[in-house]
Amino acid sequence: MGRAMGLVGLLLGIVLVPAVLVSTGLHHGVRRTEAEPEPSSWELAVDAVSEDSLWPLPQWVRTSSRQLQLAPSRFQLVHGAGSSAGPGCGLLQDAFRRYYEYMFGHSWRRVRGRKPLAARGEPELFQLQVVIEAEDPGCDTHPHPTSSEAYHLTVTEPVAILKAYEVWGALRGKIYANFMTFLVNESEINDFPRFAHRGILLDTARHYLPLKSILTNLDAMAFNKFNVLHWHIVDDQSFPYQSIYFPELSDKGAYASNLIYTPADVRLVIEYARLRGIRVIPEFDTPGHTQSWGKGQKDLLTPCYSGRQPAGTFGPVNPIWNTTYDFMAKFFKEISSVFPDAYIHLGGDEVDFSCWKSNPEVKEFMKRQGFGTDYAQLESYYVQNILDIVSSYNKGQMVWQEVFDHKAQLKPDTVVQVWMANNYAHELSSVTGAGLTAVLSAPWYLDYISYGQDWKKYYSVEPLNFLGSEKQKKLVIGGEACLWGEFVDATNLTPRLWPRASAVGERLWSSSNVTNLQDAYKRLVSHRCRMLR
Ligand code: CP6
Repeated sequence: MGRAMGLVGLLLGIVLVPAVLVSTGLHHGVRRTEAEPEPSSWELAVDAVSEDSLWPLPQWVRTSSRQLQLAPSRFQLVHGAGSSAGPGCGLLQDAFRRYYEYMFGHSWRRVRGRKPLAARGEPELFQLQVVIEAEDPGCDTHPHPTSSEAYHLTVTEPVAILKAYEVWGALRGKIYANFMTFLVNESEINDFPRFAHRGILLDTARHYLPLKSILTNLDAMAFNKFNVLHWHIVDDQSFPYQSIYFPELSDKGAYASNLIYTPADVRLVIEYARLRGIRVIPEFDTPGHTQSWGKGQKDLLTPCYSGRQPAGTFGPVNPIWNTTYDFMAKFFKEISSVFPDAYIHLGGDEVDFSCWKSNPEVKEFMKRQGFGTDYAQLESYYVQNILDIVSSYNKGQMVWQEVFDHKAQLKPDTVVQVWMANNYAHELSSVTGAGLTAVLSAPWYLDYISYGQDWKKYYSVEPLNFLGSEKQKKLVIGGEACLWGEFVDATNLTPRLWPRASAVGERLWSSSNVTNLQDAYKRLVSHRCRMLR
């Protein structure tokens, strides 16, 4: 880390030029001037924090060269005058505690021979006051697809003021308290997300992930302003979700009796995420990817045939029996009440038709329904039944792109997740052209590794670079970085995802004109060090 840049935590000190107006696209033209103090006058050496360290870059930043000092014994995070939130707001109280710890909890390295802070000339910053402007601050609510994450932060002597409409914006702004350590430049930030849906997919079925890994990842997500945990909780390989109505699913389908998520575990993940402004969207993927379901729920999967005989193997969920839908209705009723988010992800990807094709009863059903030999129609028939069930519980739905491709009738608020790498721009055109909402994942499969700095590839994606009207572009609500779990467990999850996922985080939060790779590299290096701390 550069010595000259690397000293002292500077909040918004992107530049040490007096009152430089930095609108994000122009930011990388501005450089430090000769006016900066000599390193010998600095007291604390904090290699990791440079003034070029904001990540993701805010929509609008202004910094001044005037520096304020912070004393851990005197500095406070408090509710500001006129805020609709007060000490009764558990979410903010918890955030105050967390951010004070981030700011001062680290054992910063002292450099011998530097003056103690008290002997320095800088004016002091005493407080960060948080002001929530909405009548209902939202302290006891869950974040929602349309929650406001905007905030406005001013740092001037003697108090910094963080204004936000709802608590979610205050959480986003407070991330920058991380950048305030012992010295901070007077500054102002006006910020809001470019996209409303900024997600990370974790897969807890290929390998079980201990609770601690999930929570650590939620912290990393918060540092990068991600707001959706897409929890791909079960799949072919295992069923770790402990169901209240159907405990046999995990009794028989989990890798082991202790490798499960109990109702208390699930509540903990949801609450830990909520306190960081992160939604938890569970995915219960059907009718494919369901081998593990079959272990604890008899007669749910389709028996595959070899010739006239059952082969003893099983395929996707059996779409032709009423018992299937009775089970799913009860199961998704539970899921709808366990997970508070407005959306449930219903999967629908990669359905292998070969087992359905082999089964004589399924063939007969196809004939009766007039589907001919088009098994995509059978898939759509199944999916539409599930969609109707889940809508009846007042939940919105996310689905993988095949559900759209195979022409299921979808409600206009269905979110289609585009994941296939080939021609994803065309898929975005089609999905939004049909008036549906899209989330992009195709360019962001972070389980896939290759030599070198592949973050640049993730960073350089422009999600709206497809043919379509302005109206269509508005239907792309964001994206998700996916970490499929075939080759990921607790030992490699964090280094596999971070800081590579940070590239996706900035793409989804910051302005579309924030594209300079050299500038991003410098900030990302600092951001990584900050995350390590
Ligand atoms: N698991 C599930 C997977 C994948 C999908 N669904 C997947 C497919 C191809 C690639 C990466 C991941 N592992 N349930 C597809 C959405 Cl390249």
